[in-house]
Amino acid sequence: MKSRSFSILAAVCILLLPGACATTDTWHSGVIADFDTDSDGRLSKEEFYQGYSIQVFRTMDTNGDGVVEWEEWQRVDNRPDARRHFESVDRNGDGRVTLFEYQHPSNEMPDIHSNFAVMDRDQDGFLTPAEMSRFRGIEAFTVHF
Ligand SMILES: [Ca+2]
Ligand SMILES: [Ca+2]
Ligand SMILES: [Ca+2]
Repeated sequence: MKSRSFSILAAVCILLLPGACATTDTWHSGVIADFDTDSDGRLSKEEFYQGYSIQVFRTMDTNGDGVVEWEEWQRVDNRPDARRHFESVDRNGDGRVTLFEYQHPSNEMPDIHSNFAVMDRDQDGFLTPAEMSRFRGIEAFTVHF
């Protein structure tokens, strides 16, 4: 199957770590604080996926109205078939991508899973601050779906 992808590296970096994209030493603690919904100090794969996709979605939703319209989408997806990507994610075809549509399981984001596996060094299914601190964050924020 052909992989469709676009990169939103810069935008997410800014969102996660305002004003400090050049320094990656502290970004991981911010990510854990933002994504750790059960507050156990580590990230499950589900928390990572949820947090990650929400951050990406909010980054694309530049006017903050809770939906991503084509105008917003094309700012981060400049590939030739961007329109087709948009329409495939906009499942009900109303021209607006909701978070629910964006997180739909059919929008596979293999990068999230492979990045999680790489970051989870002891393979216990959770990311600890120590594991996050070893990770420099570049690959995690290239989204493929
Ligand atoms: Ca919007
Ligand atoms: Ca829609
Ligand atoms: Ca782990």
